[in-house]
Amino acid sequence: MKYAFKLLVAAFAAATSLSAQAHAGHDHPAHPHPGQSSFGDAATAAAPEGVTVTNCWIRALPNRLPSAAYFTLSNGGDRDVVLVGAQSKAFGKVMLHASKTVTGMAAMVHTDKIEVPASGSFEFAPGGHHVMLEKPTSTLKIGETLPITLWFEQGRAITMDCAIRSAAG
Ligand SMILES: [Cu+2]
Repeated sequence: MKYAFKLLVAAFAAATSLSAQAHAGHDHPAHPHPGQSSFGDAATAAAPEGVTVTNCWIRALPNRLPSAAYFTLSNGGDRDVVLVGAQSKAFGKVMLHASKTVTGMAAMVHTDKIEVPASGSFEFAPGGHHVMLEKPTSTLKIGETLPITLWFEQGRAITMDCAIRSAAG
């Protein structure tokens, strides 16, 4: 029993470090993500009841390096909600990410869903969860805003304007 557990742990560690490595280059075609087209039409999707997003900002990095968006997700409703993805017409690739330390090194891992309990909130912040923004369709301009849509279970969506700030914040 103990041996089997150790094996499991080893397998998990290997898988985690593999995905972390693949992630370092931010280009992993062998690892398919749910395509943005799998979401519905953000313009007509209703917001999940009682859910609001505040203080969204994008940390812009120079030279077309991947940028990240941060915000606070508040669930004032009486049901748990589950965030399942994000999209933006301003970026070719948008993903939910978490930052983790894998064998002593900072790494980012893809996150499929984030649950926000009723009357709860969830913080997307530097060093933690973020929306990864890759392949910008135009140069990011500090001070301007870009829309990002958050997708929740049951086809619900919230589109927010996010202020572009410099890497220093
Ligand atoms: Cu990331």
